[in-house]
Amino acid sequence: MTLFEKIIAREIPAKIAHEDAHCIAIHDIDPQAPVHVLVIPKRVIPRVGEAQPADAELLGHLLLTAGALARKLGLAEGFRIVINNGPHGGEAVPHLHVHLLGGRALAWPPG
Ligand code: D5M
Repeated sequence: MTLFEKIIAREIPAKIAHEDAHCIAIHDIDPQAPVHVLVIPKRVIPRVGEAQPADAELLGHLLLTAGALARKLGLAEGFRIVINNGPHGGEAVPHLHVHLLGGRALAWPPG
């Protein structure tokens, strides 16, 4: 079971920002911005590079959910969505998740 499956199963506590039939959104335990939320599909896809055409609707749902959360969490001045993929992408948890970051001006390019 991945860490995020354990959070979805309520075996590990998390601060939940949103939940529906297809995903859960939690506040990151190590926030990199005033708002840092992870939008996580309940169906495990290890990383976006392994997603399949059958995952299209779910991937769209994750982005729409991140956008809705950005509105709900007051990120009208802007935000960033990040998906880390694999070791060089900085992916630590092998369960696809969308980072939603905002609440401050974010630097570019990322490290
Ligand atoms: O992102 C994995 C993210 O998961 C990273 O930003 C820390 C976060 N994390 C790790 N453990 C927890 C718990 N227990 N609750 C909430 N957030 C957590 P990655 O893209 O894989 O580097």
